[in-house]
Amino acid sequence: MSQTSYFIPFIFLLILTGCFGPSEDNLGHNLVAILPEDNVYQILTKASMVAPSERQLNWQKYELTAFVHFTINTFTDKEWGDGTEDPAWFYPTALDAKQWARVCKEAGMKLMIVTAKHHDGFCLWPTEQTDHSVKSSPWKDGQGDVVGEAAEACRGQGMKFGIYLSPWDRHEPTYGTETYNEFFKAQLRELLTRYGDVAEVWFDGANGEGPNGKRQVYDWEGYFRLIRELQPEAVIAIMGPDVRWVGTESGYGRQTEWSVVPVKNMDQGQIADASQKNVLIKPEINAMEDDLGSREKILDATALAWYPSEVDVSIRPGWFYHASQDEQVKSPEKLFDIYFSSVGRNSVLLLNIPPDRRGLIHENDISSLRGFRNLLDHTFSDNLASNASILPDVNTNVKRSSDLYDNLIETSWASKASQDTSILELKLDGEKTFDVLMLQENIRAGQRIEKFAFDILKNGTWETVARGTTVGYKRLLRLPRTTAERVRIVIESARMNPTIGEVGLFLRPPDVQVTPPGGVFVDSLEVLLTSSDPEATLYYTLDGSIPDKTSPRFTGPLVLRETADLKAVAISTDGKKGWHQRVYFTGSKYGITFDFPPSSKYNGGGSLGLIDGRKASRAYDDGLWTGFEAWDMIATIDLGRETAIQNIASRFLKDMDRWIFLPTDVIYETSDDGIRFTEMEHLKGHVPQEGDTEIQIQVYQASSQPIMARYIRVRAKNTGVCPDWHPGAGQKAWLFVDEITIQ
Ligand code: FUL
Repeated sequence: MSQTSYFIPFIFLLILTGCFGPSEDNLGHNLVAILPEDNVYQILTKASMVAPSERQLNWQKYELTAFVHFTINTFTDKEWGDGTEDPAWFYPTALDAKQWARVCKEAGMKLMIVTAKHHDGFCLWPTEQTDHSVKSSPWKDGQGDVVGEAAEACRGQGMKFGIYLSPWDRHEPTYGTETYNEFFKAQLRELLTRYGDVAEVWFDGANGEGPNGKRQVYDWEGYFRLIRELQPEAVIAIMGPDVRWVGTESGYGRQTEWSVVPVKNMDQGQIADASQKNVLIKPEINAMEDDLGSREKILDATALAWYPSEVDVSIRPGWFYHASQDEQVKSPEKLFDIYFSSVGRNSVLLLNIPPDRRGLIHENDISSLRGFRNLLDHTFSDNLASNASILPDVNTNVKRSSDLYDNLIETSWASKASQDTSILELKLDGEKTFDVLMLQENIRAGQRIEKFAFDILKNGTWETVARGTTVGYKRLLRLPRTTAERVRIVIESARMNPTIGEVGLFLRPPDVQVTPPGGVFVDSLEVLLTSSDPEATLYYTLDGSIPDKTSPRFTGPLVLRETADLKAVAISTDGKKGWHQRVYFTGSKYGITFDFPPSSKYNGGGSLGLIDGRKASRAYDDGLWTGFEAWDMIATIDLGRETAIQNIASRFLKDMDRWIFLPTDVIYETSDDGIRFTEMEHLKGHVPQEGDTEIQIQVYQASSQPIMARYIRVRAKNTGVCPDWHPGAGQKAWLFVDEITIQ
């Protein structure tokens, strides 16, 4: 495609968007209609020019943002309150929102969103719309305002501030009627006028009302208009039109993440109408679909919208603080991995850091965040592509080589080639060793790259070291450790002339891999330590202390014979120290076998996880639960020799909102030979009740006079299918177990 033909679709698009009348989003291209007569080429051209609004672009550049879940749930130890909680229970002893903002800022967060009201309806600010708020709590004698303190603290740190206001309200009596919309808008008005600038408003889609529950017809358009009127810079997320939910709460976004998605709930008329009247509509998408924006998806759309992804995940298993999860704070490496899989996959990361009952971020969370920041700083402070020069190519519009590493996506390299291959070749400032590639498109012009390869020149031939699909605002790829002076990015497929705003090459601090990565063993186990940096020296400890240069040096396989809390670290020849890896190994006296295999997703860290001495928490996804989908659990434990048994207990989880039911029966049996079993006790389980949303751990225990046996069999019967009244009626029910104890 020639230089001039590049502009034809652009002019065409301007006319097209122009005919929609004045658009409130001043960049004007974040919603584009597809006309029935548009051919494939025209649709792709339009898709390539859908661009973020100014507020969407500003938000995208935050990269790292923080969520703060704090409310009465913190004091009731629940994830969801039911609205009947007494405000008197809200009593933080040392609340310090300045500490929240400081911790977030130090971790590199640019914005902090606070749960002004969660599903239970308790308000963290003294709202005039209800008494169900801090006003009625003993904290600061009813004079406190958590939202106010948090907004102030953000300002003090030069951070942006955002609010989470749950549309679902289990306390407010008007919920389910038209009056509630007025109540909700009045609450919004307070929040958007009392606390200075608000950069993000987060509307949760969750609603746990059962089939007979209240139904609220939300006045979304009214809410959106009010926000635009009072805080025009704020993005409206999740149930809003500006930012979409990535589709999982795991922290891991898609490998292929399009910010341009097809809109199916608007036809041309509605779009034109929407643009003229400044109506704001949330594009209807299925956020959980694997493919949201491929060519295939956009070809049958009536419109295309810029609707970028946000990855929300908690630093702990729960969204709210639970003391029982103090040891389950995500490690610095896990957060670093999440960073690559969120920010590095064209998303903004919204990391939840829930304050504890004191009203402070817990020490364990702070230490993890510091480690995370340390990894980010050690990796990204030195861009090894700086001072590289672009090698001339007839197909590219080169401005200055430095445009590629000036931290501005807007100054960019652009290819003259359209949907054909284009190549950006760089000569680095000498030979460099790196293991991270960063690419950024100039998304102000749209998101265009569909597929790329990264090559290095080795002994005169090009060798591909990594491949990727979408780039968007930012793409990070971890590479094997690579040394090169000449590198190139081969854009194999793009929607229109691709652009690259920034290129980065970085080297991570040396990591340590532990093989096997923890778990339970019977008798003994060989453990290996390796590092991405072959020249690094590895140090370890087995007693839980932090390893350094004075700790034992790893020289060959470690043989473990008992439970160990292994910590290992790699130190490079130039003294760069990675963050230590911590891995638990539990020496088990017993072996265990199952008649039906547990789920591969919820496998409790391996079959021995059920008898490793570590008990799962109330969070179904804490990695310790072993789940059985529709199947019973039939586990046979070999004690190794005949043993006197008096007590056997097993713990099960009930979280019916997540389709996890307690067993209907638990049967304990003993045997001498592992073939013929005798029943020790048959316990009747649980009959699920409609409306029971409580998350609960139930222990089923059998006690008797000492019985001599070598084998124990535990049979727990799964409900099988979800009951009639349940949203999953007729579909497979889950049984979650951890842990089995024998005395
Ligand atoms: C969900 C809510 O139900 C959780 O409690 C939490 O607030 C999370 C961020 O969104 O939908």
